[in-house]
Amino acid sequence: MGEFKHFINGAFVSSASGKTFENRSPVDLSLIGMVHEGGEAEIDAAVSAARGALDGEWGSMATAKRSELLHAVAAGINRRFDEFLDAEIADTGKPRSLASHIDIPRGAANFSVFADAVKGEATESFHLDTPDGTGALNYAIRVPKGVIGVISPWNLPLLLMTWKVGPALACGNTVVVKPSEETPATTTLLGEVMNEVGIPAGVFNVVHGFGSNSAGEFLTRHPGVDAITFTGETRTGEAIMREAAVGVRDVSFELGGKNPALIFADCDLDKAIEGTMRSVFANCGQVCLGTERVYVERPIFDEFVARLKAAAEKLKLGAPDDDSVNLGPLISKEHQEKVLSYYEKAKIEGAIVITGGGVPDMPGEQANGAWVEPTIWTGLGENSAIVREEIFGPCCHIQPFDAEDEVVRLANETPYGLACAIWTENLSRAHRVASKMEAGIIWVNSWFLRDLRTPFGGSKQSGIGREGGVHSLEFYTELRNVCIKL
Ligand code: NAD
Ligand code: 6OD
Repeated sequence: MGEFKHFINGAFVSSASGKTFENRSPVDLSLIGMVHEGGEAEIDAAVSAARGALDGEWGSMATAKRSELLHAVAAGINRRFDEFLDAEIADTGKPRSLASHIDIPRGAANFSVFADAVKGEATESFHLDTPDGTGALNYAIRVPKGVIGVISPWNLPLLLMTWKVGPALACGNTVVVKPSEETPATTTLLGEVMNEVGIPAGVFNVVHGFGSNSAGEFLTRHPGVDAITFTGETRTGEAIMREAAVGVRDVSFELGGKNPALIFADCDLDKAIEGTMRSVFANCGQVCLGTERVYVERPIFDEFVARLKAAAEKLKLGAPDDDSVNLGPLISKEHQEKVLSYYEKAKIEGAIVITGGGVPDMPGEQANGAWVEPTIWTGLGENSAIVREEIFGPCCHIQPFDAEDEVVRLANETPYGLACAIWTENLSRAHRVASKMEAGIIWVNSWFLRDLRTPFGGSKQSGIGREGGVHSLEFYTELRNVCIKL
């Protein structure tokens, strides 16, 4: 059984309060470990350590050296790949095949990509004419923002935490991370890697705990935090923004979604079915970019529904180490309860249940776990909770449409604007519809495919700001304007 301590100023430490909480496997609710619960004292110590590191070796380190160290972090994750994999699987219950292809490799890539990106950092420079004829040179420099508070969720724990920590450190900041209370393991392990490769003490700090009135909120409230980057629910983002307003601190938010897929009759149906299966069911539907609303052009509606049902009924649920398994459990019993409450709501609202809608029979101790059936509904209207609210489970509602304008209106009729998938073989339609979608990322005949140098983020209530490539460098640095009279 593991013990997950805070990582502050390069050392693993217990909570001053002595408080801990349990970390249980969602597969069968077995106890994995005890997590130290941070409070104001730990946040204070972590922020001081992060501030101190800015004033030390890290603050004056050459970009090339920082970049080299971050490549070493990526290599350190890869060297201990199997430990990261085991830790992520234990916390989340996700299939080993998924975590070994997505979560852990991206955790390493998030360091190497930004270690390279920061070396190309550039700013503008102008020559000014002056009345005395000597002129002036006016240019901008980039400096780190300072201490960055990083608050991360549980669905892709290492991937989403390092997606913020990689660029923040590449730009010369220091960080205090508050990982999700559900998934403390890989963030803790990263502390070991930071020490192994020689990242100076205080540059990377971790405080475990909960959100409201706990380590998360204390971090956002701390006046020593210069900017906050957050991934999680929209309502949490609102709460963090209120705290960040005090002291006018900058924020970058990646929030919830209720993402549509638009399936046109001229699509390659085999590819659309395969892609929609992934976008609905990957990671048991716990992907912010996942599809929960599917709109299918009427001539292929019945065939699409029948084929998606057949594919969903072939999905195998089970424990992470079974190679034939496609889906793990949800993250927790609380989340299972939330998803099941939508399964109930769907029935009350009069949905036609195409498949699923309940709890699967699982063998032995797994019956205690947070399992739900992959579920497909049809027959609901636009005002249904199922069609409007983010569920974050392995489920979708499918609705027919007759015209392009109609489906664009339906797809955009949501307070969210994170992602969208369009399936069509008509190139003009692809461009036309993509330009009308109110979403941060629009996929055509694909899903989850993206170059990390491109802007990533959400429109409307799905986020504020963009990260990725130069967009991350912009958030994690501040520009200073220097004008030199010649
Ligand atoms: P959450 O908002 O409940 O929690 C995220 C983190 O915030 C956790 O570490 C939690 O402890 C902390 N937190 C909670 N309340 C807080 C508060 N008042 N102050 C400070 N910190 C607080 O989200 P979750 O349940 O962990 O993750 C699922 C949600 O995240 C879904 O809505 C999903 O769409 C969203 N998400 C979005 C993206 C994206 O890129 N847009 C990516 C992943 C997940
Ligand atoms: O791939 C990423 O960088 C990213 N932020 C993915 C978000 C997935 C949401 O669950």
